[in-house]
Amino acid sequence: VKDDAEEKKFNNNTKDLLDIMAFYSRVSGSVGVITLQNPPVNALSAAVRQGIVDTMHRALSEPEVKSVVICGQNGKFCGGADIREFRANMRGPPLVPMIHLIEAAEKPVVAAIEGVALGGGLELALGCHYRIAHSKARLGLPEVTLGLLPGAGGTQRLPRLIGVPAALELITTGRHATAAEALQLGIVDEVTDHSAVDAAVKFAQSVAGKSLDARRISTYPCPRSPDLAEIFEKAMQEVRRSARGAIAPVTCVQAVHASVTLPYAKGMERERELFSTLFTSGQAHALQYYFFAQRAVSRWSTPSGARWDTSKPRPVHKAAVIGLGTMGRGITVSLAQAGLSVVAVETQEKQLLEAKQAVSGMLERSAKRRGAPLAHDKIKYSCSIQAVADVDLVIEAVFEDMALKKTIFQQLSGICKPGTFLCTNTSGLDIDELASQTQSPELVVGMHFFAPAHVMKLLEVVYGPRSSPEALATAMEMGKKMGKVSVAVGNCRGFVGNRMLKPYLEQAFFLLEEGATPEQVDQVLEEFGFAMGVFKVSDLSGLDVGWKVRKADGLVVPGSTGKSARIRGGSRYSPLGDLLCEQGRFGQKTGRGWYQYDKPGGRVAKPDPWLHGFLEEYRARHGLVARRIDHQEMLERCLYALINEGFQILQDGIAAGPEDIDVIYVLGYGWPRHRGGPMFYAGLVGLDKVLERLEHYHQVYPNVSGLKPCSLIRKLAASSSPPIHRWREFIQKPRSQL
Ligand code: 3H9
Repeated sequence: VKDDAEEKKFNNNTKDLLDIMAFYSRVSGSVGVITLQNPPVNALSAAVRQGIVDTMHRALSEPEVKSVVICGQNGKFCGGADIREFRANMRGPPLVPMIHLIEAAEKPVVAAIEGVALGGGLELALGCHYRIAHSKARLGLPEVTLGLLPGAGGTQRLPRLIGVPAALELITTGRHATAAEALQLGIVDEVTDHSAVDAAVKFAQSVAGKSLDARRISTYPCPRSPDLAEIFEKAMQEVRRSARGAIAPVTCVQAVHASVTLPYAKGMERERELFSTLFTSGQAHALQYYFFAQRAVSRWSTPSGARWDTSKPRPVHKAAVIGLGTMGRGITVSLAQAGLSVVAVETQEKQLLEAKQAVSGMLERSAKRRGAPLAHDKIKYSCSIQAVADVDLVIEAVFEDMALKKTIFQQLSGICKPGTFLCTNTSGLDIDELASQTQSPELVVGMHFFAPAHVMKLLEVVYGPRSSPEALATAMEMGKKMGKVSVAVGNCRGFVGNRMLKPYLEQAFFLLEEGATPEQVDQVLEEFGFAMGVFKVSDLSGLDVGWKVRKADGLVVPGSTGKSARIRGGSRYSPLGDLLCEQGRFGQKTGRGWYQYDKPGGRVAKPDPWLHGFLEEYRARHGLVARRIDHQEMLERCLYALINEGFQILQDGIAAGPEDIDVIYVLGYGWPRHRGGPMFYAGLVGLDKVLERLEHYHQVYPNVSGLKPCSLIRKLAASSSPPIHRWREFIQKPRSQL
């Protein structure tokens, strides 16, 4: 490796002058090596682009240099365009001409792909004449997940290289391909288990001086087949079906279409036009906000001042799961797949055996589908709770029953070795009440998993007033190890997700009382982008779940009539859900709920004439006159009630920032990702507009507390609605009890 004084001078000079972030060196005398240097993922910032342009010119001008290798520092080729620059003024040389410069070079340029080649990173590699990848590298064009399309030639070069169907699939899903798949598709020329840079240098020497005529992808004709029209039609149908209103997937198909119908230069123009439309769209803004929000939640903080960077997690090698129902099984699978030794406990022999078989099946299926480790040998099954004596962390996952959970926590406190963290999987019970059953309440935290627990990405980690920062940090770290996005939330009824669901559900019930049908409400929510409307979700998760909670809260008063039937504690209440449960209509599991199904356990929801009749009768009994409710009102009342609760949660210090709420709603509650999350959406609509609508609805329905605008939204709107990243400044820090 040659790194002579002149090169050092060049690198130092340019670095001083322009803060250039591409390092140039000459290897084996004749190979110019350009190393992108922009940690952590070598994103193509203005300085990196400038660096590439300068070093390319240098490599091309040096007569000793016969070929060029482009690689990335620290084993990462390139994570694409620098997303942080998108909302700022774009400076520096644009990507497209930079890639053209590389492709047009008369010396062979080889991309050495280690780690990742994503988005603009892969587009840069496609501009090179050859690509060598490390076997662990991942390649893809994930722009669609940021509300964009590959805008540096990706939509024009990839189909020319690998054909339309494969390119369409990669571009519209944004998925990452493995190096082996990339080799099979023809994206890369060679895969190595050793250093891709060394392999690329060797390769570059071997192709020095050879003709590059057949190596410039932009000059390839796009492979054609007689069924191309059909392929595009099908792709369009598929993206329209699955996009739930997202515009980027549809636009990606249009851009790839241009690669077939237009010559390369015209295709690039079309790509640029389509890219520009997406670039300024609200959806792209929302998706890019969400990208950073998902990463920001790991930098948690609590009102007491505990923080991610000052609280150290304790290592956990062995964990236990108590209760092997649906949730316990999923948690066991997740822990074992994360490489932990797991003790799985179920008190009855028969249930234990059933659970063991189910867990084995789940492990096998996820190994087959997602390449997850089989991990059978990581799990020990036991009928005795004593088996958890030596574990580092326990996750209790029995029924949502406080008395039962309390008994278990008392037992655990006596059995476990000192220092064992005791976690409860609950969707809303008081963590502190459980902690008070133990000798070390500081070791107790909540872990609210979402079903199916081995698949769903979200984990609410709930700290009680006495949970130690170490316990919280350990639970957050555990979630990460299990492949979850963990969000730290405070202890209150329903935590963040379920607490916000309450006023949303309440509005949906009230809309039925006032004249809507479940189908109409669901349609409005699904058109907005939710995976499923509120009533379909309710049928899926079981109406009896909420009924049980309402009964425990003393809200269910069977047979009550007159005005009191629809009032609880001075507030409007709808007993509709209770009445359905009294009829044994628990949703999908009983074949009847807000919809009808062909059989118990059936999945296809059909409108139910019985339910429509029941609603009419109910309205008549309570003197309610059905009216036609427009879409806007349905949407506003459901969403704004939910958003209002979100502001209340911020005000109460239960979530540290709007990003936490948004990540919870997108990952756990089907909120459409291209709308950023409920809090981002409120900002996009305009806080003053949301406030004005809440005020209006609260005036119409004064006895619905969920519609009374909370003081934080008032404060923000009165302060000219600052951008979402500044909201934290307006949240009064609640006094901590930690
Ligand atoms: C594009 O290329 C457009 C072009 O087609 C056309 C333009 C004209 N920029 O995820 P991690 C940050 S669009 C800026 O935790 P991992 C990230 O925020 C781009 N920053 O690590 C985080 O920061 P922090 C297409 C970026 O190892 C840190 O790096 N490319 C970028 O789990 C570590 O990230 C993509 O969509 C970026 N491009 O995963 C790829 N990428 O520590 C997006 C990351 O402050 N990136 N950061 O929170 C990824 O998918 C993952 O980050 C990656 C690494 C797989 C690379």
